[in-house]
Amino acid sequence: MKVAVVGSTGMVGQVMLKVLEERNFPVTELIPVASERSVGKKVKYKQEEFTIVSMKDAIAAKPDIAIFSAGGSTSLEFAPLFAEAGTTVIDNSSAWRMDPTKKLVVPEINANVLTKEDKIIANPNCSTIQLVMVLGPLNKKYDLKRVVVSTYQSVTGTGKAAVDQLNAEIKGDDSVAKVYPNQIFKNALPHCDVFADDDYTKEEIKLMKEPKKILGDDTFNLTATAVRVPVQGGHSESVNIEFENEFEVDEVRKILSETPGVIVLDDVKNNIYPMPLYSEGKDEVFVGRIRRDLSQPKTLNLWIVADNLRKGAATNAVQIAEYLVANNLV
Ligand code: 11C
Repeated sequence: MKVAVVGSTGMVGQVMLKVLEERNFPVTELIPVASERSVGKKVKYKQEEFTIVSMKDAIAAKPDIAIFSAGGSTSLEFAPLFAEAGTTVIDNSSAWRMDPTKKLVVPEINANVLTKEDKIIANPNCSTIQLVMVLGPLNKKYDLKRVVVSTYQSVTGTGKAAVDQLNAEIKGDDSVAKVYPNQIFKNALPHCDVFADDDYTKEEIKLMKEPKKILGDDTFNLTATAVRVPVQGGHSESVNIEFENEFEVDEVRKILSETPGVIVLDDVKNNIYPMPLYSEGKDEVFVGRIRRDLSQPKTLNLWIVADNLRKGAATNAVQIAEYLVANNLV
């Protein structure tokens, strides 16, 4: 496969290169792409250096697959041009996710919706991916009625400048540009992405809309509060789930532990539960603190953690590419 990685110098782009390498994706030619100012610079892949090319040159090279992580406006402008050239685009931005003509895919949950005709495929938001990995199998068994999710999101979700802000604040260095309007060190900001007119943030809106599309089910209600915390290893989520049907907690644990890509870490007597510090660099979604909500029937509480740059972005995109190759869809 001729593979273009668009946004190859960014935080997610760098992890994409690493994940393609680690998973031994069948890359016959790698085409790294980045903004004009990076053209001619090098990126590393499998111990070799590859020269970054312009968008125009990458389209002309007609890659089989282009994995994009370069922001919404770049995707809106360039993904259709790659698609016209015959390339299948897997796009990590929010540009195409809710477009009814585009598929929004978490391979373990809904890869079966993909066809050869899908030339632009959307990769969901990071906090959505880890949530649906858990909601999907439980919806099948017990039928979701209402979900309340509160997130505790890593600064890596905002990008390198946010990691720089946190590290500068830790050192007491005031010279670094602030990407958050408030201090993040020693703090929690109930503010991920920008506020929309209804007083929800865009991150919360993504969390409320994307799971329904991925699960192919809009019969349940979902509400979200997204919070940025001074953490780097991954996003955490506290999730309250009301089902239409009764469940047993042990059966929930069994279903989740048998779900590919999910690891149950739930042994509170030994202080074992998922934590972002230990999800960093891992591809799985970790779930724990699985317990009945004692305040109302048919309701469960649990805690989900995943590396937002891996399963929340790069790994999920590469898994989509793997599915396309394995099923001759590209
Ligand atoms: C965050 N979830 O942590 C965001 C980052 O729509 O793909 C990814 C934004 C997106 O701030």
